[in-house]
Amino acid sequence: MPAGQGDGGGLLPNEASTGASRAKCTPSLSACENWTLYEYETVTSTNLVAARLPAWSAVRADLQTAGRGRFQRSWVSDRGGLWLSAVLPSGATPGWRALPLVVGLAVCRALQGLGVNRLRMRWPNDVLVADRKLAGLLLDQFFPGSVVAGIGINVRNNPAAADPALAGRVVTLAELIPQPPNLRALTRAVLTELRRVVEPMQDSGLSLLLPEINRLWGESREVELDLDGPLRRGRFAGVDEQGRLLLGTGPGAEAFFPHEVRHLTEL
Ligand code: BT5
Repeated sequence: MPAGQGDGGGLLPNEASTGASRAKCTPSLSACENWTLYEYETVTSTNLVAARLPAWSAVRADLQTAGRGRFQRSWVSDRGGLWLSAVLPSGATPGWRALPLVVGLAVCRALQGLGVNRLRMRWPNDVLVADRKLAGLLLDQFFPGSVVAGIGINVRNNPAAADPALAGRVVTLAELIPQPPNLRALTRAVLTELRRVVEPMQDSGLSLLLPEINRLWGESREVELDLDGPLRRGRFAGVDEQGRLLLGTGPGAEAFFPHEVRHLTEL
């Protein structure tokens, strides 16, 4: 992930200032599980607001007016969902390229801790229940030394009301568990798990976490990769220690970093 780019986000550093300057109100600031948490009512994108903050800062907003997905796709960020960005240290650690996967693992652990069953990840970092998307992640590197991990979780919101194309393709926590936590408690759970996975990774890379990550993909599937133009089909075979997708193609396997794959379609 070169500076100024993300796992498909690809923002330039000077865009980072616009999110903060467009944040509509003064944030409330608090300590949350060894993180400094900035909470806003409305921002463009929490990732942009978080861009200039130091590691172990986090930004949450009730609404995003320009929520972003990977490759400039948009992310519906209506009231009632968790829109959170966490600033992580990066660069000097053995497994930092695998950060997107590790963030996905932390989100899955937090959701499993709330009693969400049948959770699975779709590479690189969608969190699904059955085939419906519960959460999405977007990692941006605006400056060397840190990565902004954007986390969107549908909680009590209704994304399909904002974008009818999402009907039948999304799910919220409120549909999955009887009493979803409030956004403050969910923020705390996610940030706690995030710190718990990122800190050991700084010393030992991905190896200790890899088996758990590879279990979260669920059953092996035929997939088609859009490599920003060219298409490649094969059997998804998990990820390696560098966080690369392994695609079984006949006798061998090919490996791809998250930023090389524009889209993965399960066949
Ligand atoms: C993602 O991109 O899944 C990354 C989403 C990251 C959102 C967080 S919220 C906090 C932080 N601030 C931001 O601005 N972003 C991050 P991608 O894999 O490209 O998926 C985008 C696609 O998901 C869209 O094209 C829609 O099809 C679908 N989608 C949009 N909004 C959704 C929602 N609320 N729930 C489920 N799917 C959605």
